[in-house]
Amino acid sequence: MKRAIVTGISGQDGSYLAELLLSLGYEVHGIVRRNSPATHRLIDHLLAAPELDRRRLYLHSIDLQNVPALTDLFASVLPDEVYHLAGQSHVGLSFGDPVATCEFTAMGTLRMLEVARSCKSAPRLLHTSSSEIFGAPSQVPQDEATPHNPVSPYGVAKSFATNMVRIYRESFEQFTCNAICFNHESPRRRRTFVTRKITQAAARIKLGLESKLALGNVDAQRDWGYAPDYVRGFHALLQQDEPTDCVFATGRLHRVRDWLEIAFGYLDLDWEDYVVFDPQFTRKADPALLVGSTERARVRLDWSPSVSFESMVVQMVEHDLQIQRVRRAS
Ligand code: G4F
Repeated sequence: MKRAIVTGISGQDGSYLAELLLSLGYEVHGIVRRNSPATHRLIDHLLAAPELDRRRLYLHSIDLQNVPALTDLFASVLPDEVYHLAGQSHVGLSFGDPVATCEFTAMGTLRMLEVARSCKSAPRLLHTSSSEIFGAPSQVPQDEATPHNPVSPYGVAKSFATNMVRIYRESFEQFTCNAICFNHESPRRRRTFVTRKITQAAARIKLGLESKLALGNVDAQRDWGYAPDYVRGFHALLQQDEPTDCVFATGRLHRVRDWLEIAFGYLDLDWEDYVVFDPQFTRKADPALLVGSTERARVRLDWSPSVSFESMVVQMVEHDLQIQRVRRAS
């Protein structure tokens, strides 16, 4: 039985990854924050799952700054694979607290690399990097060789972490990989991201629970994919014979207004009747033309996205409609 350690297991990607690894027969050890709530909504269903799965899923409350505790965990679990997904994931918030962002995202990754390197038998390690490392990119689309040019503290922190992962691979001969992820969404996305904010608001407006949606730049463009597809790619990347970095994306750009048109349109609403501009949701700098080339993922991993943009938006709207109906009824 393979053993995996997953940081950020209670988030969108972590919960899908835990499901995948358990379905493949792994023993999964999730690291959760000491101060985070006792319940972890997105993995509650796994913790309550039949006996076999429950005995293969363990949660450990460890602060990612606590190197001795991490070292002890690695020594007792002896993981085959480590998926480092945790980090401060809000680009907008990173402008408000660059120090915390770098501490958690940049230094947090470096500590994980060191802990893994100190193991007698070093595990394979995957770090979820981000398209934000490209910021104002010198080429479109971006691939694994595109120079980094971040425009946010978050992007700088991710660029540092991404380069460290490469250095541990090239100089310390560790099996370390970057999954360079473009935006990826699902019904498990947090509501602080524009996609879920839109699908939830559309559902609430349809049910008469809300009347307005305040947004920043609706012309912002991103390459938006479906989170479970990307998580499938994370696992495939660590199964390769040789470690490498890999872009996960769809290769297609959409605007925030496309989300509005599909989400509101699906509910027979005209988004322009409800959406108002609020400058607090704009960024000091926002990348343009971030769109990924997935040639390496296709060729080496036989990976491709399985869900279209339109069906992902509709799936999220339907999910939010269902949740809001239940809330309204209770
Ligand atoms: O949904 P977002 O906040 O995602 P963002 O900033 O692209 O970051 C996400 O994707 C990155 C790449 O994978 C990850 F590294 C990162 O951790 C995170 O998962 O914003 C998307 C776009 C931006 O251009 C933003 O300016 O939507 C624009 N936007 C417009 N109005 C808004 C809003 N974003 C948010 N969060 N809220 C708004 O009201």
